[in-house]
Amino acid sequence: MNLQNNLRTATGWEIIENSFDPEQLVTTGSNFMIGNGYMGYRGTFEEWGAKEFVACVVTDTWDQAEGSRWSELCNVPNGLFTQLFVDGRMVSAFDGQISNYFRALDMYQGLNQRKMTWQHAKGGSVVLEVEKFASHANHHLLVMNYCFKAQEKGNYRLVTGIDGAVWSINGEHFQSYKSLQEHDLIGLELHTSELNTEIAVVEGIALSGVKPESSKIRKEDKCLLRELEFKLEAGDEITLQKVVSITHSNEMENPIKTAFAEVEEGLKLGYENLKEDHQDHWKRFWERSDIQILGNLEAQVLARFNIYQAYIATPTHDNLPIGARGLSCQVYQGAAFWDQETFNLPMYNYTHPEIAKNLVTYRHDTLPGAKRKAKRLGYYGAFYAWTSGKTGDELFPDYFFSDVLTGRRIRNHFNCWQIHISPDVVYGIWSYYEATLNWDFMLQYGAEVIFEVAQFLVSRVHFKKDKNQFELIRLLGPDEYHENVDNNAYTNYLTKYAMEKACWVFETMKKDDQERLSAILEAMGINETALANWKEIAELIYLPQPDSETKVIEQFDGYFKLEDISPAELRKRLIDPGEYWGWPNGIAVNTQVLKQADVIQLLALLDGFTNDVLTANYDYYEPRTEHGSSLSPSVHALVACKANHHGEAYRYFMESSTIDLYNASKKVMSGGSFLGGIHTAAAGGVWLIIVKGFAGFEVTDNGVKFNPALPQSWDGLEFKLLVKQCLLHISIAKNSITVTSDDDNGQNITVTLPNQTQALRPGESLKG
Ligand code: IFM
Repeated sequence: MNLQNNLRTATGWEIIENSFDPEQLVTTGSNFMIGNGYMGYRGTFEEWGAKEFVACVVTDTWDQAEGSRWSELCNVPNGLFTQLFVDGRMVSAFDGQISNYFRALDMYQGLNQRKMTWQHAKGGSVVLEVEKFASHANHHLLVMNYCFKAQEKGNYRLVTGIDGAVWSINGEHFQSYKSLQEHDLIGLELHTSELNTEIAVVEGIALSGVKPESSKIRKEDKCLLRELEFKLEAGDEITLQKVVSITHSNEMENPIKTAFAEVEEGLKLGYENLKEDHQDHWKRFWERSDIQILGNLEAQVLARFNIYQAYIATPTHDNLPIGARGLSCQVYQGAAFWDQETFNLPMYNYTHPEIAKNLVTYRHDTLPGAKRKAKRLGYYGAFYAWTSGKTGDELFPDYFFSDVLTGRRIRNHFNCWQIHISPDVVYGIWSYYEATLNWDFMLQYGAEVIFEVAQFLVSRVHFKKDKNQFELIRLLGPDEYHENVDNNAYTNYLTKYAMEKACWVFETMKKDDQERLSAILEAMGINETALANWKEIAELIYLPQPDSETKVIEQFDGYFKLEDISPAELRKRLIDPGEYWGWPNGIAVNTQVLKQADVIQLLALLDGFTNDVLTANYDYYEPRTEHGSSLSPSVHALVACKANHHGEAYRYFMESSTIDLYNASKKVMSGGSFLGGIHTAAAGGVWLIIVKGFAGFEVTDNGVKFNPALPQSWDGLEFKLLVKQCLLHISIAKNSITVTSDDDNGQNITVTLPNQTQALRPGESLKG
């Protein structure tokens, strides 16, 4: 089936490109990428370099390049670098005639493949076939099988090794490059400039086919390369297999030694065995995580593409953050935003709770950073970083955007006024607990985070005596075009939510585990009187209510008084298309035009709003939203589902799921900053739309509930969920739904469908 953007799919498990478009280098590099949450390797060609945005971004390597404005992950030397020359001419998609071209991403197996026949007018022709993967069996390994067949007699030269002349968006990260060789293996040992992190990239090869006439290793600037010369006849074939290990000192004691040992071991195992272990892993992943969409192959491939991208961005091997652009590039510093809890965590809560646990534990590990931030800004408790790396200290710079008209820097207050990040972390922890009932986690980690956030909020609210209410002033909500606002609805409601959860956890621990409760309070330097403050705030925090006539909730104090204009009309006021629309002088500041869902985000996250409130707010805010953020469409789809706007829900599903694959995000540059790469939150949002939106899945006190509304163009929908330790198989057809409790479940689970509720025993089904 043909898809947009020069793509097609055969089975819904792959994306295939049948012609090469040099204009799409940045997009295809992201879309065809491979990765394993430890590293992201862009889907570029082996012969390319920095100019074509080749990158291998490795998590947990945060460092600030000299002269750079912020710390980011390192893009490490490219160990898969390989160029082939025929009689001196490089086999390249840019020079020569390409036929039988095929580039694919096989999402079922996590493989990137390329085939093509290359012919040059001045002579030379080869058939090339390449396959590579970022191993899920050993996350340090990149593995490649590079095979070429001579079509004509000639002199062939392979240049392969480690290309250290890598691209970095904010300057050079490495202060030293040391070349090493052990037997037939070559390696680069690097040290970062700021933190002196040691990074090792070691490469080894296995050759089969015609023997090379000569072979040598040469060092060239930052590269360490092998040169192999062959004299070939038409029909001769050479296969080059490469195993690369990438290690660093933030993970282990002796990275270079480990990398050499792993490559040696990998070469012994051989390509096919390494691939088999990797495939097994993917098979197990999809076994639990696949969503089958029947009757619509395009929607099917979009769903899988987004799940694939969300997964390869997730560092499943450790408690580390999911970056807002995953590991597809260095944009947004490889760091977690609120995206992690609100967009990416839900999928793991209900499919792979062990991964979800890593993510929520990460927020516990980074409590010290969040406390430092609160203290620095004059508060107490935990004020989580807007942009959070390894330590949880704030990575977001004071100046992110600039005024493209004057070149002057803009002081954005994402890092100090966007306080909703802290209650969002509570939302994440609570949603993990609700899905898994893992009370041990709560006792060990979750409670402390929730209490520290509650304490932060105590220090952040203002009590208005005349109104007998708590208010939150000087905020920045999800809609980032309006900074310095008071009583942002999203933030105030989430504050109440966090306070209520803190009270519940406190009171439950008081009954069940007084000892642990006392230990946490003592370590925090507070006592049981804190509970009274939390209760008072939960009760008296001001919540902007739906207007009695229109039912619309005001986004923040005074919002309705701002100029009412559509995003399209407002856009005409731009002097330069790259202008930033927000604070302090952007075109949206004095208008009701929103960057991204704000009240809609609130309605998507929290339950309890009536249908007329859902509909009224959707109808009011949707036309005023510019969707300047990739987070916005999925949230609109979710609320459109809740409000029974089925056509709208599908339109936004398509928008969210195609942001990367069809290159539908026009926001590559904003306010002078490059924002490209994979939109990881939007990818997570696709799972949310399908499961929570179209299937209408909700957790209830004693089980689960489904209220499906299958998109018209789909014949069916099938997926699995793990809820409260019970595995459920969900199958939705045009006018029915069947929920089956897995045979191996250890207990009953109550399932509510539109017209009935039943406690399902293991192996039982309920059809509605
Ligand atoms: O967290 C988001 C924010 O809501 C909008 N700008 C981009 C951030 C990272 O995705």
